[in-house]
Amino acid sequence: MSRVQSTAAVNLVAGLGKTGLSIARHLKGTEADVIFFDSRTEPPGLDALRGLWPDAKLLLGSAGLPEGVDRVIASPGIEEHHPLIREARGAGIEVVSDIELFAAEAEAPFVAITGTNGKSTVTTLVYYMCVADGRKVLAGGNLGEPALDLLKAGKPDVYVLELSSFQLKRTHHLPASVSVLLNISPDHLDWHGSFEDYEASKYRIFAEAEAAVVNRADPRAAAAVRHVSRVVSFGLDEPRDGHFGIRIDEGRRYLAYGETLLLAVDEMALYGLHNQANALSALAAGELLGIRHNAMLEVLIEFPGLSHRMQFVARRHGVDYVNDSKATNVAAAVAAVRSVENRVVLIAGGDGKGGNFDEFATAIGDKLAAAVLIGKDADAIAAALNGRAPVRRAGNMDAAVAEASDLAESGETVLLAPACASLDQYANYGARGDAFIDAVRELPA
Ligand code: UMA
Ligand code: ADP
Repeated sequence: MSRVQSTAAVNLVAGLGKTGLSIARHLKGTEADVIFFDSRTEPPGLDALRGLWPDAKLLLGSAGLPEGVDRVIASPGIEEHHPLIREARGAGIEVVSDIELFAAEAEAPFVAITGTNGKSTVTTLVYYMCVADGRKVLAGGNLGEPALDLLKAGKPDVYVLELSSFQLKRTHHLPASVSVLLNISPDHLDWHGSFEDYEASKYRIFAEAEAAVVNRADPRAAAAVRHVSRVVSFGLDEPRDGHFGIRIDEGRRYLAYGETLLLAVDEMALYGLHNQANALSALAAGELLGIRHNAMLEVLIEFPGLSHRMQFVARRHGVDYVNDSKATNVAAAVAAVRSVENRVVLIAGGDGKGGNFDEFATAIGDKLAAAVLIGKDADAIAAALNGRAPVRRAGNMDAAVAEASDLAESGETVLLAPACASLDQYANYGARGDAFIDAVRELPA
């Protein structure tokens, strides 16, 4: 069935970034009739596409839907309200993601992981847990390597995929061996148009799942997995038999499986309450995959986390500098601020994507010594923080770090947790985090 789908009469591949190129590599050599579109006149993948497919039909800049298109295979960066997507939907033309093609062709079982925050961390944990258990495993999707490229790397025992709401919105068949939903809070509202659409996209991950991992703090999860026969839950409360949670024994906090204490949280390399939740969800996914507990615990003892997530940069004059540039929405930045024991001088701001900064200010106000604001939505955050903490503005990261170091007193932490996307000032969150690290390293010792 899948191969018939891949060669549907006329495909419009929308977007020529990493995903668009992976779709091109996937369709090249099939009989599919393909038109490539990108709203940019010089999209990043253009040269590579010309190398791969010299006579590819191209449509660049603003364009309407060409006649005769049967299916749009859309890159995640193209929003639902993009005219071309609206036109396709209006005409009843199928709009699918690269993940739809992956799921139709994958010959090994796959784990699908989504959530507003923690996806990359959990995907990487599950990947290392599989490795520690001696399995052949490939990981990708929103994590970085497009899912379709994984199909070219030889058949593994299992794939581990990080999936975004953008990808899930356009994925209709996803028979995952294990589907994981970590958490849901408002994000990407500009892309989806409403929280309801964002939330519905996330819950799609369970539609055809063979087994599911759910967060006990999510009141809607139980209903969303009623049709799934094997469900393991995780949460920061005490777990029932067969589920994962936290138990306190003689004053020490442990990751626990039912009544069994697995690992003291102070033995984990990852830091913060939110990472305890991430570890528990990875254990639950590993349990459903049949991975040995010892192999999983070894990973939790050793894995220090990914770059730009609560990354310790330096201590200067008694002040810690921590880079959490990946906190690109309100919930992530709240988790970051709350996971620091010290009072915080926060560097925040950027493109707020419609996030609720009043909620942000209420959730972190008591932890803030001060805030330094950057980027497009600095004014909105300043208005929300009004009266809760001293606020300064900075035009760039060097200035922000200089202001923060001026404000911070010994025993406090300067934390970059922007609660916003970086794209108004940087190529991506990594470039923003690197700018922070460079600026901190320039501070006088
Ligand atoms: N764009 C245009 N016009 C177009 C097509 C894209 O302007 O016609 C813009 C988009 O608005 C976006 C950028 O180009 O700003 C990239 O979009 P894309 O869909 O071409 O992106 P890819 O290079 O294919 O990368 C995508 C994911 N990007 C997005 O979802 C925006 C990558 O996730 C993912 O790693 C990659 O596929 C492989 O699967 C990045 C991301 O930011 C890390 N994801 C979001 C997040 O994690 O919050 C969901
Ligand atoms: P994602 O891939 O979903 O963006 P990451 O693992 O990259 O998730 O983490 C991104 C940021 O989200 C982290 O830097 C941290 O601020 C925050 N975060 C991570 N895990 C959680 C969680 N379980 N709950 C809330 N916030 C989290």
